[in-house]
Amino acid sequence: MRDDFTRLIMEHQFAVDEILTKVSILRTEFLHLHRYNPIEHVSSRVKSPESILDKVSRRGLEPSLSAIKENITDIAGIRITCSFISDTYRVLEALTSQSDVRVIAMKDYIADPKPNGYRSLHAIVEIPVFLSTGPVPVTVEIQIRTIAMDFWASLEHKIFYKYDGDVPSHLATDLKNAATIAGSLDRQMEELHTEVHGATSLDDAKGVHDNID
Ligand code: 0O2
Repeated sequence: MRDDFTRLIMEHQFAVDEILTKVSILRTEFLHLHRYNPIEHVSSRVKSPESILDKVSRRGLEPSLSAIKENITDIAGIRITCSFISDTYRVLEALTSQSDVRVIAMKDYIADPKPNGYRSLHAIVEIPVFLSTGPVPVTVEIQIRTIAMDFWASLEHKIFYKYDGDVPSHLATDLKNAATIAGSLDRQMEELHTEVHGATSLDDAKGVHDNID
């Protein structure tokens, strides 16, 4: 089991590395074409064996490798922070439309925020990792959000854990209000950006390629 776990973690780290390379290519290419960077920050993590087993036990699953592979889809996680809402959708599209990326599930918490105010795009994708024994499909959870959404989510996460999930109602209400303000800030920033930069987007990048071809 120990060896299997090491292999599992290693495969997920390789998958994270692959997605990080894809993100880095998109970022550099876009910057080169437009002198504008739609991606502010990228972070990644691979869950520890303890944290995987915690999740398995919380969900009442048996702690077997097959149950883990089937049910725990966020062992590998990438978080991409963008400046503007439109960029979050463009980056999501640019990543998930690649031919080696298979989308397993998509959640749009920007169009449809969670009741507590949480907003973000989530995609569970599967990519092939090429080992010496051949390709292995590995799932990765990609979260894409704006700086304002990320700021909100990181504070909410801290408050949630401080109160062990039982957030006092006045704080929950304040968080919800803060989420509304963050949403309105995102919209205003987007309007300003569009006014100054026009339609600079990853779509333009595609247009430039089309012209070159
Ligand atoms: P951590 O510590 O960030 O990894 P899942 O349990 O992930 O299989 P679920 O809950 O349907 O299934 O998935 P969802 O809604 O896509 O959420 C997955 C992750 O999104 C969470 O992972 C968080 O990282 C983030 N997230 C979702 N909802 C919230 C929220 O209300 N507030 C904050 N701050 N983050 C949220 P984990 O495993 O819960 O936590």
